Amino acid sequence: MSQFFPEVKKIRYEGPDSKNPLAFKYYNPREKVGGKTLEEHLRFSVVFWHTFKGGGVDPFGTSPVYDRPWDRATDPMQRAEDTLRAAFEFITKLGAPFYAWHDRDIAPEADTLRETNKRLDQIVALAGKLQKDTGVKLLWGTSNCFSNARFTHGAGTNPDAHVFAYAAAQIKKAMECTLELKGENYVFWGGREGYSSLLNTDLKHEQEQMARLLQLAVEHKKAIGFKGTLLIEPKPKEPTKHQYDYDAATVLGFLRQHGLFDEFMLNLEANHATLAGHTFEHDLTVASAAGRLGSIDANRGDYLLGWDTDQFPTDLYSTTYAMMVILKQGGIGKGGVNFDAKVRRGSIDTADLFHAHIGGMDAFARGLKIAHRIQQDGVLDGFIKERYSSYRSGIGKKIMSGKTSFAELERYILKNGEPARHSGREEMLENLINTYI
Ligand code: XUL
Ligand code: CO
Repeated sequence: MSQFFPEVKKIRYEGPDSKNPLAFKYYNPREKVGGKTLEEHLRFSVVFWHTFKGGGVDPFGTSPVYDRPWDRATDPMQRAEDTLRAAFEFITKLGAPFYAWHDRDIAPEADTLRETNKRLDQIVALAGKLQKDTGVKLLWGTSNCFSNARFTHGAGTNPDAHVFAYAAAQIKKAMECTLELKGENYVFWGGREGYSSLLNTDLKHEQEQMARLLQLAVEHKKAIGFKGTLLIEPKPKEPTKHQYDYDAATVLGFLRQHGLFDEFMLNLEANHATLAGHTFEHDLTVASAAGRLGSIDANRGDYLLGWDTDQFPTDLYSTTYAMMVILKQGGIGKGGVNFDAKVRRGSIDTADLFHAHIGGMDAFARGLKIAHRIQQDGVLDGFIKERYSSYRSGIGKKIMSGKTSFAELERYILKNGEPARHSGREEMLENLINTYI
């Protein structure tokens, strides 16, 4: 099967002392942490679009700079098959249990929807066979309703109902392909579901359109018997100036407003959170507090660049904080750690794809182990518990149980006077985290 990456053998765990760059130093899939193996905790997933379809393009260089051996055939369907085979070879050698795709990543679009769907069927059949042969599973499928020119003014939020219908037809098929491949989730990322100018936009109407699209997806999910989770992936901007799925809090409010709260979970991406002006752990915490954190897209941005750079995650603070939120809610469930990340434009070798994923997997394995130790020792949890202890008795208990009034609280202050002041101990806690890292 070694066709596209003949120079790379199966990536193995060799431990922290290994000097082999093509080996895991921290990700030992079978090692147990808190009763579960690392593989079960982290549920790593490789994305089809950046890893196998990415060309190293950026806003100032839109032609591909990589020369991939699976992308050379002249026939587009041959290229699609080669790419799929390369993907399964890569994922198997890496030892990631999952992958994820957009419909248009795996099969190229044809002139009509009917013809495009036929191509998808052909590729899905091959993907099913390769999944069976290798044991690699589909974490999620999704529909690319943002690249084609027809979606220039949005998909579900397009001012033209004809385009809405096209998006719906495309999503219908992508959901069916996801079901066929036993995908565990289905993702909605609102690529162009936003606006560029309010001068030509009926914002309220567009948001209602979006809710209709999601409602139709819920109905279709039930109609075809798809048991996976529907996930929404927030992003504040890019490609549109303002996207309606801005961040976790915005999406949660949107779902509540439109009666969709119980039907969707959130797939949160690190660099989308930072583009929204949040830390990754902020958005994770917001979703988790609402019981809606379903999966993560693992990557990072660059402090010095303003766009969605989708770099591989290597920052141990970020992976630790992320895993602290995930462990606290008892795991990522049917979701996973999906590397929605791409190698840099200058990283032109296929070996770079391995280095990038190995680094990301090791960074998350370390984050998991560190977060687990922090949780086991209970120091942080203990500190936070103590910080809110005044709400567990006396006037605090009355506040939280709805058994007081402004009048009573006024009497309380008139009688008890100024509150004592307490330090938040931020520096001490930061130092504490460093002792674990
Ligand atoms: C874009 C992005 C997408 C989604 C799936 O920023 O993250 O790749 O993950 O459409
Ligand atoms: Co993403």
